[in-house]
Amino acid sequence: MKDSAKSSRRQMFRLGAAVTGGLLAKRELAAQEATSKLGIPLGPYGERSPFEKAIRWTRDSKTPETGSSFTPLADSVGTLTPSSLHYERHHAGIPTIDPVQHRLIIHGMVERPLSLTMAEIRRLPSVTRTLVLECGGNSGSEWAAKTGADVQRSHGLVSCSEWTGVPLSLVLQEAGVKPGAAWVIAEGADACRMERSIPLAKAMDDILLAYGQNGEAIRPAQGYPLRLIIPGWEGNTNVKWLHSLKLTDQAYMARDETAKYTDLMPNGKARIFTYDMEAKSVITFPSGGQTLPGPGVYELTGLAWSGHGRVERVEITTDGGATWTQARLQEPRLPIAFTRFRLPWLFEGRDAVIGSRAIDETGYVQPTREALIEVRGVNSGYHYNGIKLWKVHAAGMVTNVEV
Ligand SMILES: Nc1nc2c(c(=O)[nH]1)N[C@H]1C(S)=C(S)[C@@H](COP(=O)(O)O)O[C@H]1N2
Ligand SMILES: [Mo]
Repeated sequence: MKDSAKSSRRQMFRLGAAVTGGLLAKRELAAQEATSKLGIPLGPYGERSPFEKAIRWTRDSKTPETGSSFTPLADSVGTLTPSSLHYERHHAGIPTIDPVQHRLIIHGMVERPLSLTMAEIRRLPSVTRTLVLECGGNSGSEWAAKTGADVQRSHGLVSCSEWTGVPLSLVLQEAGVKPGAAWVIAEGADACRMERSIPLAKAMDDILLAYGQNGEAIRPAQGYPLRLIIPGWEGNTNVKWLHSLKLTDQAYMARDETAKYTDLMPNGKARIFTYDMEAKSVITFPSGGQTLPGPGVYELTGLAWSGHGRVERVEITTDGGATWTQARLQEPRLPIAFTRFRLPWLFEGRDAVIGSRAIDETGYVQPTREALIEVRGVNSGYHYNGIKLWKVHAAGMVTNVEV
């Protein structure tokens, strides 16, 4: 047996010892059976147990239509986000769209302008992919060192769903892209008509016109009945309530690609069209706001993802970054999807600073906060992917590390 296998066996034994306190007495089992009675009747659409309390946290806003709600990452298990807990980001509220009335128009520099109904779109050959969606502003507060109190607030603008839709390239081929066209301007049907410019090369590559999420129609908050899903790109480009695609020879320089979603660098110049979301990870247990009941063996766990493909490795520190140990990764590791990592850890009842770093299939290593700031400065609120450290206090409380 390899050394690592032996030591993880030993760890498992200790974990076993930790749960013996919970062994069921025969007496209790009998009592439970005696009280069992007929349950409630079945229903047409599922609900979770009333004992489950995980909810999205919503940042206070004077205009609640322009808000964000955050996925409770600490309460999530596995790698998929239930649609009911997918983060939300709206600039002008959630429009109510009748799918029978809805049209997707494809116009501009095309041979055959199209107006497609949802029924026509659903008849086209479809694909299904499990993909992360992350707001470019996720963990933006970490730039300012005033770090979020818990993992939901610091990292909750990211979720992972199974999306179903039609390859955008198929519809563009059908419309016939004219020579000279280089951009696709996507526009939403919400009140702000949110727009983004997408280079034609990406549009012909892997973008989806998505109508399905986790096995059913996309939720209204996620863009019902149709949205763009752009693998690996910042959430903002994934235009919801999609109703227009215009082929042009130039970018539009829309609000959300000029005034917003640009990265102001230390030299005063702004990076623009920074679509890619780079490798990132965060420990979700133990994480800020939680308390460990006492010393003993715990399973550290969290989520890693990369806009550039598969997560190759996740390393964990429990000594503030001095040493790193490789975590176990949940298979299958899908490209641009949540990858769950796990590592047994002995909490000795002494202060410890824990953190994770993801390495993706391109060899890219998630940077420390310091290394990131060295290059990008602190003027930008977007594209923060620095290593997140949590402090586990001797008494068991978990908080942020004051940087
Ligand atoms: N039409 C439209 N599309 C939109 C938005 C919007 O407000 N209107 N918000 C964008 C932003 S900033 C993000 S991060 C994602 C959020 O998608 P979600 O609400 O499904 O999580 O959608 C993007 N697409
Ligand atoms: Mo966003």
